[in-house]
Amino acid sequence: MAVPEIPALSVPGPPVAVRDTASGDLVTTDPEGTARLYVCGITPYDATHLGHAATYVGFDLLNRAWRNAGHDVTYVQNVTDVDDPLLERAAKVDVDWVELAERETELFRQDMTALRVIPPQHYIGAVEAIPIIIELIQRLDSLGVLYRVDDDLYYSVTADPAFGEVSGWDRDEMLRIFPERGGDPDREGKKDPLDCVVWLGKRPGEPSWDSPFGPGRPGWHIECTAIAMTYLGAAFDVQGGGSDLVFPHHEMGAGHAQVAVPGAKFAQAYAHAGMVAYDGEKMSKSRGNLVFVSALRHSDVDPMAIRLALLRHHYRANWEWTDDQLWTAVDTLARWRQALSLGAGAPARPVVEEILAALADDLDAPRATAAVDRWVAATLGTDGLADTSDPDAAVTMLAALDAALGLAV
Ligand code: 5CA
Ligand code: ZN
Repeated sequence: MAVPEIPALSVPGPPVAVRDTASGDLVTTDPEGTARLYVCGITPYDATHLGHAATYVGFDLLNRAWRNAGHDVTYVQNVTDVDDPLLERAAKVDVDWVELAERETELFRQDMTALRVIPPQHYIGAVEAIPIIIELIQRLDSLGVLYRVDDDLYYSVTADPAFGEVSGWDRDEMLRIFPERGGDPDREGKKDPLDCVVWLGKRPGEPSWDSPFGPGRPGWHIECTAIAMTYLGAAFDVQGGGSDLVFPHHEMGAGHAQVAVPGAKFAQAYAHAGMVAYDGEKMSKSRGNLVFVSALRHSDVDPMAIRLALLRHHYRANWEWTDDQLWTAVDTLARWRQALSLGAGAPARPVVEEILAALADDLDAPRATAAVDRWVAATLGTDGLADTSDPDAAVTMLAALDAALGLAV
């Protein structure tokens, strides 16, 4: 993925806090030099929709806030390039699953580039990660926390004393949601209905890889754990993803890691983006109520307008996309550009400070963009006399919009 140029700001950003799902607290991240971020990547069986885009733009704000606070950032993301939904879609449309995954992953990268999302340094597919996944399974196996059901290998959730602490859910809620998100509570032979698969024995007609546990393919949760542990270490700063990943995905992932390396807390904070809906329901590939980033781009919509429309919502909020939000963002960008073309404008430094403070406070993009609106109104004189007292205002604002909000205006 192309890395966008990120201007250095003369105003330093404050330390960055995010809301931690596990504790419910606003946690000030405390990276030792390099901040380490893992965000769960796509399952590439369809194009990037605005829900995905909102989640990745949300965590891009964290990446940028850390950089503006003076940290280097190591950002890791997976691609779930072998999994049930991908194989099912490939079979349904009669395309080779590898080809489908490669095509959709490439489209995702182009969408992210257009939206100026800073790419991860390590972008790792499940398939290429199979050797490190097998290693982690072997480690768990040597600790006696795995067992076999037919050809499949399961992980005992009770092995981690902290099981349940990521989501904070009780067992009833876990049992209710588990089957909706890939779990199989009713499988005969399981010790606990919530136990999850780490290695799936070979199924007829499905791809498989050799392993010490027999031919098969990795389970979903262990995929992300192995990739995060390999590229970030057993403990890192923030694990991110949409709120649909809180349970079981992030709960199980943390369990695997904390059992493999006792005493380490997997992520210091778990941050979750809200769900974007469309036509009254969560935008999802399985429901098909989608607005694709690539479709908007191909109809000549300015990607910066898409990004601005997403930034008008707090990353943790659940919200519904409507097309008028895009047209509003197009108009707003035009006004911003008009103000920025003047060169001089209302004093910019306090606005930059406000933008950085808002983003350091749980990535509050709506507050940051509202500060820009006020600067634009003061500069254009919409609410009275035009203020052009800062001769360098546009240059200062352009750098901050780009560095902090990822908006190349
Ligand atoms: N491959 C797994 C994660 S390891 C996966 O969930 N893939 S995905 O393609 O289904 O979703 C990719 C990311 O977008 C995840 O972080 C997911 O939580 C997020 N996401 C999916 N649907 C929405 C939505 N409607 N609104 C916001 N975020 C969403
Ligand atoms: Zn994941």
